[in-house]
Amino acid sequence: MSKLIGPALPNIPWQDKPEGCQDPVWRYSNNPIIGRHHTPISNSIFNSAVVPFKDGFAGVFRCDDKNIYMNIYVGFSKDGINWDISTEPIKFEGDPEITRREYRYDPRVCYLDGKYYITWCNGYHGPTIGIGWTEDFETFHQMENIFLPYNRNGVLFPRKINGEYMMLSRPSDTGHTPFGDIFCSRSKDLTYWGKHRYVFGAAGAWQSKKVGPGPCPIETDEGWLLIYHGVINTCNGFVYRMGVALLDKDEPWKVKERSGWYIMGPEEIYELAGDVPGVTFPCAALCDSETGRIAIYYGAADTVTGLAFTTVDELMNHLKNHPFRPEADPV
Ligand code: BMA
Repeated sequence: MSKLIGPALPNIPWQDKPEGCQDPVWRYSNNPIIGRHHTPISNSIFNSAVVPFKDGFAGVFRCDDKNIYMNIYVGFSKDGINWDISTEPIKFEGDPEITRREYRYDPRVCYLDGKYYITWCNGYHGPTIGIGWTEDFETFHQMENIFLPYNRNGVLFPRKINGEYMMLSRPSDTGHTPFGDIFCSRSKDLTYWGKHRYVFGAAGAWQSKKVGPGPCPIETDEGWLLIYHGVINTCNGFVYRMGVALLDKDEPWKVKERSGWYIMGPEEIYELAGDVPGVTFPCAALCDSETGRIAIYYGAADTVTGLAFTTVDELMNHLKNHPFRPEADPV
């Protein structure tokens, strides 16, 4: 039995693993939980982040409107399943040079030092990592961009490690990047970032084109569990699946284990058909330390939002039973 470190979350959305299911992750039976026309302005709502807030949940949602302008919107829910999402994009207070929006997408939300930090892919002469914070999901403050362009998938750790904030990211290009490895960067103040270390990169088959961090890393007694996306290039384009890795507790750029088998990939019709077919893209995970339950929020086919379930033991067993061992692969 592995232990999740963190608060209990008795109201975590949950369904038990279906009888006979062999997979480490299983889908909510009523997926997708958010459809493409969930709000009057939306073309698609996907790749979004949620956190516990007050007696329910708050979220920051990637919504592409009917112009296909990519932006982020706040939402609230009592149960983590039924969401009330704003039709007005989040407006950030801050220096207009920085808050000027080219595009914003793929948010993550991290509760850290008493504030909710939002990180996202921010258009600033190319994609880079934007960061802002809120205490109440009403007023939002934007800080300086974390990195130079080009970068995507900036994901904060939920606490300082040995006195430093840590962020995973995936340096990229200006387009649909045909490469991508995960790096870890450190900061004393969330403004100046450095000590950039390589974590792990594209390898194997389903994760051979690129890999990027998904939800904020999940603390366990054995290290940080990282759910990530892995991409293969096929004759019909990129296919995005999910994997899991275990990172060292104190030096999280050190990989203790990484999955050889994916934990979930596009199989259901809403994952296979949509604006970008064949994408499952996780951006958030709720955790209940009491039971070890984990609820994963993921974008499906760049169109709708899905919910899936696992537990800390399911993920740890998956790492034990199907570790990444390329040297053992048949040639
Ligand atoms: C990535 C990002 C994601 C998207 C994925 C698949 O580069 O743009 O938002 O889900 O491609 O299209």
